[in-house]
Amino acid sequence: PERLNCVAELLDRALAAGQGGRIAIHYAHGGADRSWTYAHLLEQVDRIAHVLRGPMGLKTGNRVLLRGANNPMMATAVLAVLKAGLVAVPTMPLLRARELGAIMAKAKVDAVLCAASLRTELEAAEGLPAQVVWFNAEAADDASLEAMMTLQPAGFAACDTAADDVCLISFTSGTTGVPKGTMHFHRDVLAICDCFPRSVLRSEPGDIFIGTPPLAFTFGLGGLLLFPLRVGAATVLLEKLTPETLLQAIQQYRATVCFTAPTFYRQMAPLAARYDIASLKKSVSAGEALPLATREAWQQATGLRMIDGIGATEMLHIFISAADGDIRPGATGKPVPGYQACILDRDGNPVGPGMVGRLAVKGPTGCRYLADDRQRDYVHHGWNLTGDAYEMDADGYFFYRSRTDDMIISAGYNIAGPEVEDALLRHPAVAECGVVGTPDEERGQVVEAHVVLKPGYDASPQLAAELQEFVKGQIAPYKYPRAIRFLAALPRTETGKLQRFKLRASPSK
Ligand code: 3UK
Repeated sequence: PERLNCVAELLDRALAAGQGGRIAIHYAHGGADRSWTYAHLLEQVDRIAHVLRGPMGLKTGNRVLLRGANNPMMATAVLAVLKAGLVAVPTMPLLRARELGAIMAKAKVDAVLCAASLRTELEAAEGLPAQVVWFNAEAADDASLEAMMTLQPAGFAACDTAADDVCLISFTSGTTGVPKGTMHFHRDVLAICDCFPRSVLRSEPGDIFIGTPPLAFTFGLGGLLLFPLRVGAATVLLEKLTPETLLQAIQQYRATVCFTAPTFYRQMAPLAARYDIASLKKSVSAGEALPLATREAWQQATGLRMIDGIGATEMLHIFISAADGDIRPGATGKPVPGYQACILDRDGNPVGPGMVGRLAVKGPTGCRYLADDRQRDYVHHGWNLTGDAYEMDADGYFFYRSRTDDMIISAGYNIAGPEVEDALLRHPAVAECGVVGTPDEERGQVVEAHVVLKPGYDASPQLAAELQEFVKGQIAPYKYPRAIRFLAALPRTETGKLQRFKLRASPSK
């Protein structure tokens, strides 16, 4: 349809279908389990929508910055902004004042809804709009969002928006440091709900979704809010999860679908036996390449075949993946039904099977950068270049190699860091690792591994030499890391991505 409000489709429709009494959100408050039904969620969404259009005086198309961890009020605020015909600009909870100032200026925000716990950093940012309303405050406050909500009526008719009106501006997590804004339409929100969760996950009303990605990251927004709402399922929204508490929560809430990053699965695997997580049916890994060693560790610990999926903020959600009956180890999978993908050479011509090239994708969602010249370089005739080096096999499975900019070229050989990382992860001493190329006069670049050891192992030249020999026994010897550095932790973004540029920039030994 030409006119479409995505929240009307997601929520009002669920109520009209008689789902008002079902649980929409599970959460924890003061150590106790709480939940909201669909009817309660809709009522809260409507009250916030009234606050936005009434006392806050916002008009269709105005942009609202949203800040909050994964909890019911944050979820409700996002849905209310969309339902009120405004544009949501969710931001990652850990962002600092300078980054927030840059985002507010770039996205030209008209108002802010912010969790009280994130107040200090927001107030230190430049260019704060006049309208800032706080929620989730510890103490009662007449100016809080909750206080304003109680003065508003319950029903709100969704604002009449076009299917291709922008409803969401999402910023990339910036593995290279500079966040870029991407714009998404009302129809895009529904499109992602009808692609990956339907064809790959085959989600059902009885599902209980759980996981770590923030709602401010489109991986989390889709997986922990939009997908469950689309099928009338429940979501578990929890803050500050660790591998241990996530396992505990899967057990406690009988979760059936888990969304998190590869490193979390790797850390959960050795602990899984301590919990009863038999309810879990699907474990989705995204955000970073899934090392085969991690897939195997998780499968051995739980019996579950992991579902790897590559998504991007530009594309809103996952566009290449494989259902658990169709997994080819080492491959991300095939284009999710609705999407097309191909591999291009430097000049933009398709390359054949077995050749590494630049991944291009096209589908119902796609790239519109905000005030950014990436549009010209990364979008061609509706195809999006993701910045990833990929390879396709003769059967059409797509294999991730590295970020295009991260391919290591050493003495004429192309070496993909993640392949060396996968080899290192198989060694019993290695907890985590990141492999990058560093400048070298003779070879152009050399392979350098940054290694975090498991408890009980100590860094030593002997161990470094042992790791080098170990890698040579796993993959072609020319790929072995000529330099090994031991670190206490790897630099990661809030979305769990390794910041390779920081490893490359770190002072040399
Ligand atoms: C990398 C992967 C290999 C890849 C995202 C699911 O990660 C998401 O979005 P971002 O914009 O980053 C996109 C880039 O991350 N990547 C993501 N998943 C994989 N690389 N295997 C994977 N499975 O470089 C991609 O270009 O932060 C993930 C859903 C929504 C998302 N926004």
